Amino acid sequence: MTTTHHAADRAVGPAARPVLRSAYQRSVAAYWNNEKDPVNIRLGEVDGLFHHHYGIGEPDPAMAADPGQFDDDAVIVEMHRLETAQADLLLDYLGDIRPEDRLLDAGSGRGGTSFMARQRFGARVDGVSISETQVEFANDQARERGLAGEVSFHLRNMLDTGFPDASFQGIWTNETTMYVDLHQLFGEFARLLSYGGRYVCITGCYNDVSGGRSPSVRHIDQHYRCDIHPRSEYFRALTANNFVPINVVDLTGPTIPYWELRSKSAVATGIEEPFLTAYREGSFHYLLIAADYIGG
Ligand code: GPP
Ligand code: MG
Repeated sequence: MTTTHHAADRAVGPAARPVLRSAYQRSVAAYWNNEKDPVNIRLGEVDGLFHHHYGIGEPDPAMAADPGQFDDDAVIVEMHRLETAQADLLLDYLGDIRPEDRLLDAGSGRGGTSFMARQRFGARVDGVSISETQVEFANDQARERGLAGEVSFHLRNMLDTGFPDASFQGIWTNETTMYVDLHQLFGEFARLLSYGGRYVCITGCYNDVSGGRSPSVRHIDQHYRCDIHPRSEYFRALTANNFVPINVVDLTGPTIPYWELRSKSAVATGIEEPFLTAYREGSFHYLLIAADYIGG
């Protein structure tokens, strides 16, 4: 691998601390700066919404039964539809967001969920990412859509965003919490949300009930350089930071058809079997958590 020096290595965030604070964070940034996988780019090219999360819901039944009889492009369109459905579901749980509210996408990737939120609520959206290439990509998208200033992406660390206290009505993380310490993260979100503000998380977490990290969960960690948390850790860290859950939705069943279709698609990456094994054996869940902030 060639070593590229990205701005994030030098960039200074709020309070004059660097955006990247550890060798681990530098390796995560390097992974996402170099990522150009067709499973994400070709799906994004379907309609210009580039996602970095998985899908939910039922694929077309004929395609699910035998994807081989469909064009690669048709399968890609269907996978993209399921990924967009996932982001739509996340936004359903944000509650009543008014155009004058501000929203934060923590770990905003190439911006897909942020643009959907803007379209749905008309609110200003800020996204943060430690990947310089993702921030640039997403800001280019905002300019192309004529939304620069309304939807803005920042090269910042979601553990220390630098935004003012109580400045957001809604925050979400769409498959990003496995890269950070949850107590630090929810501490920052508690600072950023106004009283009664809503946080929505979609995540993969491992099952405390069945013991520790299964081999498939370890495989997923290695693939994405992440550190998947146990289910319990989410609720401990939320409670400790004055967040009160209002919805917990197990999306494990609804995401399995996406992974089955993806495993037979032209853009499979090899991580499909570990996901399917982990979900089917019950060692791993795909979870949505919505919680309200009741701190001062
Ligand atoms: C992002 O999706 C995936 C992660 C941040 C990995 C961890 C997620 C879990 C639920 C454990 P992506 O769309 O970039 O992944 P892929 O390239 O595999 O489609
Ligand atoms: Mg993807």
